[in-house]
Amino acid sequence: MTRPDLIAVGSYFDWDIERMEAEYTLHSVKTPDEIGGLPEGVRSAARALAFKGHTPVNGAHMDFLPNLGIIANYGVGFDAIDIAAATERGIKVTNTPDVLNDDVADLAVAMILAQSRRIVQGSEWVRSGNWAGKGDFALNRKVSGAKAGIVGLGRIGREIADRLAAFKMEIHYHSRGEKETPGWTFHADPVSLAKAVDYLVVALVGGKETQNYVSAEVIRALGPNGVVVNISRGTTIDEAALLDALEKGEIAGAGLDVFLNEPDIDPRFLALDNVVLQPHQGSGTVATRKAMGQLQCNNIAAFLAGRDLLTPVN
Ligand code: 8YV
Repeated sequence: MTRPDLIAVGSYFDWDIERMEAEYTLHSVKTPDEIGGLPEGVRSAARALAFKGHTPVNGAHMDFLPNLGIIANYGVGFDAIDIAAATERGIKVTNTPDVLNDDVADLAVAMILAQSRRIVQGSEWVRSGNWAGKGDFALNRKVSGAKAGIVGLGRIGREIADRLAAFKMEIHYHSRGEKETPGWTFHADPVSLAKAVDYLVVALVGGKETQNYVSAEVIRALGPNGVVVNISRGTTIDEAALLDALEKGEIAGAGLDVFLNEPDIDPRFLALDNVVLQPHQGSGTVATRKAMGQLQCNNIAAFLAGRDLLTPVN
């Protein structure tokens, strides 16, 4: 029996390639723009596409694949894929939720701790010989017992809030509606949330609806003791306003795993000492990336076998 064709867009790990090659005739390209360059026979035979990355996938890319039925995204966030264009063409889109919640939440907490306890600078103090040469490291900021505000109390936001509650923090949140969260305080608007807290953790979905959701006004409301943490998408924060506020000391600092124009981020970030910068690695552990690849493949297998999709988004 001939194996189904699968188009894989993006850079995959060897274990993903092996898994895909075991089941499918694999056609790999690095970016969506290369789809049109695949042989016509491959493009018309392919019913499934595995997508990994953040480069936009639009209707024109989909039109190169007349029999495409599924785009299986590697990642929980599917803002790179034009969902309306997929739906119009009868193409199902899936993502990889839940398997990465713990890792992303862990990194949010790590950035709060690293920013406030100056972990990176402390390490440098030891390595540079300053500890022995100059003496004790400067005192820094207590985390436990502070007030945390989560913007977007979805699956990842809740994991972050649960972890911060274990740090004896008072938990506040803003989301589309109030949730069943005894002991946590709901804020109907993000400015009110920012005013009430020390740490503002952004856990929104990406995409047009949340662009600049954390606006200049929200950032200002956080005030000079406030720290912004973002593990969602660079687009969810007004990045220019954030940089201005950080440079002027209008807020205390930030912990950022996501940016506009990754990986060529705004160089103004690099000059700031009050910011912890991470290379979009929230889900970047071996265990979680393997689970994401597996879920992506399970969705493809379900589609091709005519079964219900595990994690559909449209
Ligand atoms: C990426 C992510 O998918 O899940 C998401 O939404 O942003 C990440 O886990 C990962 O960087 C691979 O592109």
